[in-house]
Amino acid sequence: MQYLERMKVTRRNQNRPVAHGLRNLHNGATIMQDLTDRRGGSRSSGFTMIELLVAIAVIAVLAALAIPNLLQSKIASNETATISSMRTYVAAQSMYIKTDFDQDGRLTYAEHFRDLYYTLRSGVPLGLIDREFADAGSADKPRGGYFFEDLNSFEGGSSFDYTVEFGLSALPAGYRKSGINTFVVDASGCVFQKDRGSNDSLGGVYPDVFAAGSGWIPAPPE
Ligand SMILES: [Ca+2]
Repeated sequence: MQYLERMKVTRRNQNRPVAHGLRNLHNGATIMQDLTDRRGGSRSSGFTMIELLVAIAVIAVLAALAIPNLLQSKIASNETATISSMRTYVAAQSMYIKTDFDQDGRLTYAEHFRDLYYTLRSGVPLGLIDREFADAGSADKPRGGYFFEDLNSFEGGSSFDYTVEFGLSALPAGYRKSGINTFVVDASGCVFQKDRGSNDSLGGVYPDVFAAGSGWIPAPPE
């Protein structure tokens, strides 16, 4: 009798871990399901919104830091390219004066800088400067953030003798947006620069360059 009782108890105990395990297994699955549900649920609402807002805030901060730097480096590269164009122009003029293109018996500089490209030799454009540069001046459109103008265009063309002299100016198309300095160059080959503020008139610029205390300084070398 006691033996039988013991057998029953043993069997009950043997069954218990199995049943217990199954119950745990079932609970585990339920817990996992709960976790999945909860995570899935929150991902489609609050948590994703917070992530988005944080991402937007981070991007806004980075943009606020980067945009002024981008603008500054854009201005710096425009100015460097413009100074280089002014020097190219001087080199082109010094080539141009070696040939009497219009066969009038006089060696002269090109009166307009577009002539440095468009003057024909044997029916072919000279191309002493590139066409885009030549077009920029005549079409009154900026190139690399700068308007280029012949000296005679803004000085009335009366006070200079272009058989011995030439000049070119470059004015920022957008002050503090595409450039800061105004540049001028003449036959001396020295490019001068000055921050003239938002003044977009070139009147009186050239005589001002060599006036004492006018604030014009030589542009940095390449
Ligand atoms: Ca000539």
